Order: sequence, then structure tokens, then C-alpha cells
Amino acid sequence: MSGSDQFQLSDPKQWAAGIPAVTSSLGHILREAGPIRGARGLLEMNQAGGFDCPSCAWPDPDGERSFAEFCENGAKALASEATRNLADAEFFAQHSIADLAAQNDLWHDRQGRIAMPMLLRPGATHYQPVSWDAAFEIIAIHLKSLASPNDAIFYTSGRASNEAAFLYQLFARDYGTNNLPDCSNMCHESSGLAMKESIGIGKGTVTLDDFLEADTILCVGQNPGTNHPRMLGTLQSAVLRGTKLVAINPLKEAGLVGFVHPQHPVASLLGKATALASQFIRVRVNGDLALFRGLAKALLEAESSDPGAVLESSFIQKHTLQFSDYQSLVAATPWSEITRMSGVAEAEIRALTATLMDGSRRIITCWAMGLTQHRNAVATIREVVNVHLMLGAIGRPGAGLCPVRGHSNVQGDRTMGIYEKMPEAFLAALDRECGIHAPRAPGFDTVAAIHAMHRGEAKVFFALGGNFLQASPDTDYTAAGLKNCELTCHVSTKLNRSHLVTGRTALILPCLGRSELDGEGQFVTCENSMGVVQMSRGVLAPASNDLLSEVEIIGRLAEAVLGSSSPVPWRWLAEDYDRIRSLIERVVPGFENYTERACQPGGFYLPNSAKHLIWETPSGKATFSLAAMDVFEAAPGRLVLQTIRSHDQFNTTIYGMDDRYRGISNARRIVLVNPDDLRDRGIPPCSPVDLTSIWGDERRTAKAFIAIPYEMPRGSAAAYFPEANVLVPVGSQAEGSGTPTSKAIEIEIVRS
Ligand SMILES: Nc1nc2c(c(=O)[nH]1)N[C@H]1C(S)=C(S)[C@@H](COP(=O)(O)OP(=O)(O)OC[C@H]3O[C@@H](n4cnc5c(=O)[nH]c(N)nc54)[C@H](O)[C@@H]3O)O[C@H]1N2
Ligand SMILES: Nc1nc2c(c(=O)[nH]1)N[C@H]1C(S)=C(S)[C@@H](COP(=O)(O)OP(=O)(O)OC[C@H]3O[C@@H](n4cnc5c(=O)[nH]c(N)nc54)[C@H](O)[C@@H]3O)O[C@H]1N2
Ligand SMILES: [Mo]
Repeated sequence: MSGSDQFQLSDPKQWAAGIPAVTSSLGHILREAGPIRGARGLLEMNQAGGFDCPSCAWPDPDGERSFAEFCENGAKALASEATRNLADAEFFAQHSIADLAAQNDLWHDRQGRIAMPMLLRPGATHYQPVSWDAAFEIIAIHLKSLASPNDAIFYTSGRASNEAAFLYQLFARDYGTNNLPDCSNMCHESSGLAMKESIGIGKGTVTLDDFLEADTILCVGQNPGTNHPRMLGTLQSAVLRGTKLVAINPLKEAGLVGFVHPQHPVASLLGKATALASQFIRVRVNGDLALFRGLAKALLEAESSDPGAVLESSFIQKHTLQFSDYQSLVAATPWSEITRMSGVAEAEIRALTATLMDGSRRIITCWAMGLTQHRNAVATIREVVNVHLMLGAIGRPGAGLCPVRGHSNVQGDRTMGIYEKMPEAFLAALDRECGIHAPRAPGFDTVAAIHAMHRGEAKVFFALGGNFLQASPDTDYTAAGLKNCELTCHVSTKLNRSHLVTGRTALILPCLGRSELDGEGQFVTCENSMGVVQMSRGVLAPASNDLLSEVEIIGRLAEAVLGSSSPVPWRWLAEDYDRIRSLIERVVPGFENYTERACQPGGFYLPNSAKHLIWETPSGKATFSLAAMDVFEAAPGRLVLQTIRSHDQFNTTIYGMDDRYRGISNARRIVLVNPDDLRDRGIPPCSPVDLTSIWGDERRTAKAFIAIPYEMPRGSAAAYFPEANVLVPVGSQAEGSGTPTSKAIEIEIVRS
């Protein structure tokens, strides 16, 4: 299914979606779920009363929805979950762990849903079926035998519902630990921290309506055509109403250039794409801090030649702190440094400034992993906020900050307390309302958890979803950590490599997916990227009769581990999710009349202080940051590697081997490099290469990649996540947020 023999290269596409997207969706749905199950699933996805798409966190429209509120990649996510294939007892009897490990990730996904709980005994070569009760008993024995509750780790991926997430963190804290790392640590942690420091809230401040009122939308470090395809519909509507879209990215991603709405496919037959970005800024990798400093500089210069015409002085005075210090810092930053570090010419920065000054300062900045996964990510995002604060472009219609979240409920999981260092107010409310004594010492985040397993201190690793091994940095180091554990246990829907690199004992606990009926029709709730909480009710028959819901798994686990010593009525809560929601209502502000409001079409918005110009910072004001400007630079002869998603994957789940928009077919072990950088090294196009990352004295190598010439800034390279994760040094983390720096890794590239 992989290999250079079938590998094909064509020109990158100039627009996204259209008929090829429709064909691709249908292909995946028909192959995996079949016509009946597939159509039933698609028609209920993202509909009021139906289920929330398990792919990205882009919101659904508040008002009327079209009959098909899904995108190509949402359809692939559904196909992968609703597949009729089953990895059952017979499958695991046939394949040893070693056999399974030898297969690629696409093959793993194609094996279907895990059908029943599976146990890998110490020293065994195969997983065997185990009853649910026995599985919970094994976990209970391990957890009860630990010297300290802090020797256990409870990881979460962002697909868990609010109800499951709340119950899970309550269990971990009642058990006695804050070791609650999550995928957010590797994702938008930097955004949350930066915004919290600058404006007092770690969430975005805009809603979908704001997009239709914006003068300018900046899309920075994000590839929505692949990762948030429904966002293209929003951007198209905005552009057609006259909004200017500016793309800031080292790669010219097709989805930012043009779009053909897949529900109006005739346009694509006629070759009529809507042109999206009117300005494309090919920033150098990690050059965004310098670029936004440059915007600030040009704005200040324009203000000094026409005082009162550019800055929003009354906003700055009333709402912010440290502006004059910021002004001095910007004034002292030379243009030569700005252009060198950003890789963008002064004239281009001034042209973008003119766009920002045009109109009524209704500016939205959207961003994703291109900003968050860098060493100076927090400083960079705070610099973006600085520019918004100068222009008063926050907390008014059509203006604000939009970190575009990844997993469909990653934001909700945080709201529910999945965080290794929840604030005291939350923990105190948990103690008060649930009768527990939540520990106060901060727990491990993802990287700290890996180190703790490595040191042999953490002995039980439990995961509510996700694929910790492959999502984490430094795959070999993480693997060694997991292998040090006494027990590794995964609540999962599909087979993945984390099931194959295990502690002495391992368990897979298979759960219902979002699209499936839960008992007599229980529903869960999710929070999207814009703070809307709404119900999600599955409609499809469960893939197997032996699956439990995530909520039931956690309830039964907690009962087995904590039993009568716990003040929490675990079974009672897990039996009726309304009861969990009533408890959440008492612990988390903003959830009054939770069940009722979640059931209204469109759900409800959580309160957002910054949107109302209330700054929950220590000073009560929004605060300009004063970071020193820098950029990640590789030594001469080396390149800066970023790791990205292809069009055929959801994180570590691989749906196919193509990356249609970038013109790559049938290959995942590829590295994109500027043609001149390849030529300088004497590497012919499409030849095999080895990549070595350099981190201090440490060297990590990934062999047998195909070098593809691609239009991108000199000195940079790009390869796919998770294949390139072996190269990401575990020690390379963003300052403050601890996020692995998956977008800037120093590498050497040589012919194999
Ligand atoms: N179909 C699908 N949907 C998904 C996912 C998926 O894997 N598949 N993953 C989900 C998740 S969890 C997340 S977090 C999101 C991820 O969504 P994205 O952040 O869009 O995902 P990446 O592929 O990591 O793309 C990063 C983008 O940033 C650019 N970039 C890299 N470095 C820099 C830089 O220094 N500056 C700038 N300006 N740009 C840079 C890259 O060229 C690329 O376009 O998508 C979510 N949705
Ligand atoms: N190099 C590099 N590394 C990265 C990134 C990068 O850009 N570059 N991105 C990072 C980001 S942004 C993120 S969010 C993380 C993602 O990290 P994770 O969230 O840990 O990884 P996923 O691949 O999303 O998890 C997929 C697995 O989740 C399980 N699953 C799917 N649906 C469900 C469900 O409904 N319930 C349960 N219990 N399980 C389910 C399936 O078994 C599947 O195999 O990876 C990070 N790692
Ligand atoms: Mo993410």
C-alpha cells in the first residue's frame, strides 16, 4: 500500500473541494460503511438532533442548515468509524503483535472496529478476549497497588464528549492525581496560554456571524482546505461579500487559493472556483513573530505621519496596559531584522498594513498549528494579539481572534477539567459539589508524562482515546517509556500502534463512536471551536454488541477502583447522562439549564468575557506583550523541517495514501524541499533520502523518504506527521506551553 514504485507526482492544485471531493467522500463511505449505513450517517451528521461530526471542531451554522452539513474529510472520518469491518477475537488470534506492528497505519485503519475488550498478558504474543468485568478488575488491581496515585497517567484525546471527560477527570482526581495530559498539550496549548496572558481568556472571541461582517480575515499557519474544509464555505461567503482574505503560510495551500463548493458542484464542471486569498504572504517558517512586529511597525509609522488616523487610541487607553513600552520596543526594531526574520519584503508588509487600515478595522485572525508548534509560539500569538489591540480589533462585530481548534471536542474537554493544572476555583467547586478532595499539586502534561514513564516512575498509562505513541514527539523515546509501564490501557474505537507498543500487561477497551446509538438514546454534548455547546446523538447500530459507551466504561472503572470509599455515585451517574450534566452545571460556570439548552437547535454559547471587553487578567486590562524578536534558524547546510497533515489522514488515522491538493499520490514517506535546496545538495527530484534531526548532541534518523521539489521558502522542508515524529526531539518544546515544536526541527538531508 505504500512504496516508491507506485508513487506519482502532479502539479499542486489551485482550488479545493468541488467534484473530486464529492467523489472521494462517496468512495470512502461506500467502501467502508456501505450505501445504507453510510447514507444514514451522512444525513444525520451535524444536523440539529443528530451527531456532531467526529472530525474537526469548525462550528455548524447557528440558523438553518443545509441537508448536507459535512465535508469530504468529515465523510472520511465517518466512513472510518462506521465501517462494517470488525477486528474481532478471530482477527487478534490470527495476528500476533509482531505481525500487526509490521503492517502500515492504513492497513490498521482498514481492519475495522475493535469488537470486544482485549487483553495482552505479560509475555504473550497475541491479544486475547477478556470480559469487561475482568478487564476492570485488572486495572483496579494495578491502580490500587501503586505507591502513589501520581504513578498513574490518564491521557485524553479530543474526541471524548463533555460527559465522558467530566466523569474521567473526576475519577482521576478522586483517585488522587492531576496527571491528566491531553492532545491539547501538543496542539493549541500555546494559543490558550498566550490569549489567557494577553486578554484573560484562553478561547477565541469570534462567532460565525463575525466572519460575514469582517473587512479582512488573516488565515495564518493553517491549511483549512484539508483540516477544516467546512471553513472554506464560511470564507467563500465572506469573500463574496467583499471581505479580503490574506493567507500567511510558507506553502501555497490549495484551499486558500480557491474553492468550489461541493454542494454546488456544477461550478467545478464549469471550472468556476471562487478565488479566496487576495494576498498570499509566503512567510518563512517561524517568521510570524517578525511579520506581525513588522505590521505593528508600519501601523505606528502610519499613525505618526497622520496622528489619530490609524490607532484606536481610546480603546488602547481604556482597555490595555504596556502600550508605550510596546511602542518603544517596536520603534527600536529595525526593518532589516524584520524582513530577514520574516522572509517577507518591507513593501509586502506595508501592503498588508494598508489592507488592515482599509475599512472599519473589522479584522479576524485565524490560526492553527503553523503558529502553535514553535519554540516561541506563545510570544508569536501574543504578537498577533498586540496588533489586534492596537486597532481595537477585538470584542466588536466582525473582529477578533480565532484559534481554529483541531479535535471536535478538544475545547470542551478543557472546559470539563481535562488539564493537568486546573485553576483553584474549579478544583474547589469539584470538592464542594462532589465531596472529593481533589489534589492541588499540578500533574504531568504530555511531555512530562513521557519522561516519567521513561524514568520508570509512572507505571500505569490509561488513555481515553487517541494514539499517544504516534502523536507524541520522539516516537522511539516515547515507545521506550510506554514499554516501561506495568499496564497500558486504551479506550479506543480503532486499532492503532499504541496498542502494539505496550506495558507488561495491556488492555484495549472498545467503545461506541459518536455516530452510534447509545443505549435507549442517551446523548452527549460537545463544545466547538467557537464556544457553542450542543447535543450529539448517534443514530447507527453499534459496530458490535460488546461495546460500551465511554461514560459507562469510566463509571464502571471508577466503581471497580474506588468502590464504596468514594463519595461519588459512579453507576448512578453513568446510567443517565442528565445526572452528569446536572453535576457539571453546579461545577462549571456557564452551564445553567444545561440539558435543556443543549437540546435547543444550535445549542448555546458559553460566556466569553473578552468578547464583551471584560479582561480577566490580574490587572483587569488586556496587556501588550514585549517579547524579544527571534526566528528558528538552522545551521548552514541544514534545513528547518515542519511536520504536516496530508489530505488523507486525521492525525494518526490514515484514510488513504494521497495528498490530492499537493499533487502527491501513493506515498507518505515524502519530504517536500525547495528545488534549489535539492539542486545544491545534488539530490535529484524524487530520489530516496535519509533525514537526520539535530538537537544539541542528539541525532535522530528517519530513512527512505522521497525528496519532492516543492514551491516553498529556501531552507525549509516538510514531511508528514506521524511518519516524521521520530525526528522531533522530546526536549524541544514551546516556551511556557510545553508544546513539542513539531513545526521547526533542524535536519540534514542526504541521499539514501
Ligand atoms: N481532515 C483532517 N482534519 C483535521 C485533522 C486531520 O489530521 N485531518 N487534524 C485536526 C487537528 S487535531 C488539528 S490541530 C487541526 C490542524 O490543522 P492545521 O494546523 O491546518 O494542520 P497542519 O497540517 O499541521 O498544518 C499547518 C499549516 O501551517 C503551515 N505552517 C507551518 N509552519 C508555519 C509557520 O511557521 N508559519 C506559518 N504562517 N505557517 C506555517 C503549514 O504550511 C500548514 O499549512 O486540524 C484538525 N482537523
Ligand atoms: N509531528 C507532529 N506531531 C503531532 C502533530 C503535528 O502536527 N506534528 N499534531 C499534534 C496534534 S495537533 C494533536 S491534536 C495530536 C493528536 O493526538 P491524539 O488525539 O492522541 O491522536 P489521534 O490520531 O487523533 O487518535 C486516533 C485514535 O483515537 C481513537 N478514537 C477515535 N475515535 C474515538 C472515540 O470516539 N472514542 C475513543 N475513546 N477513541 C477514539 C482511535 O482508536 C484512533 O486510533 O497529535 C499531535 N502530534
Ligand atoms: Mo490538534
